Amino acid sequence: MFHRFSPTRFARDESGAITVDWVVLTAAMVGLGIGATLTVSGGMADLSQDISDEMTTNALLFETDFSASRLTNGGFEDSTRNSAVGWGGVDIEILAAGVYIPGAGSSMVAELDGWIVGETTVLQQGFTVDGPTSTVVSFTAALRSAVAVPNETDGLLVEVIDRDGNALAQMPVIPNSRNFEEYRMPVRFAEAGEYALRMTEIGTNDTLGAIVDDVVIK
Ligand SMILES: [Ca+2]
Ligand SMILES: [Ca+2]
Repeated sequence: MFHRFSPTRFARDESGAITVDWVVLTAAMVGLGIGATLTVSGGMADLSQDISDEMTTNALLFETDFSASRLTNGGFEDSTRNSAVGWGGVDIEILAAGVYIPGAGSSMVAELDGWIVGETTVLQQGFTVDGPTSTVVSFTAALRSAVAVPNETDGLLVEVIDRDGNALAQMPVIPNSRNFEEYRMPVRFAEAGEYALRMTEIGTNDTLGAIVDDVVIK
């Protein structure tokens, strides 16, 4: 509809005002968006640096840095077929990885379902903490070829316990891979003292289970 120009109607016409509103609101939204992006990206940068630092520190420990570990013989290289220096426990079985998984190589590993049917395998090692601290237990685990996948039961319970046997941290691990995968469990110690890492077999007690290597506590 065409209206002849009328100063009165022009004064009442709000369509121009809506355009102005839209421009102002859009500008404000863009401004808010930029502000949010800057805030979030700043936070993301901080966080990714933290993650990067953490991964750099712990990746070294994972691979080779047993000297910085609180545990002895975390790689099980100093072992016989039923004992491992530094470790105690029940029905211990230590053999080369390749015995359990063809092609897995000669690194010695512990199987958390040892030689004897019906024995629950336990591997345990004590260590000292000299004050309140937070740290990480790290290790690798795989499933031996003789256990079919998908595996929903065979694995191990990893715990850090105090002198009274109370668990400070617990993590069940049910591996499903023939490749060693990395696992980590954070643990916080409220005070100095004697503690132990304990790994206990879980699942079908048939001598065939999960295998573990490169156990490190920072
Ligand atoms: Ca090893
Ligand atoms: Ca088993």
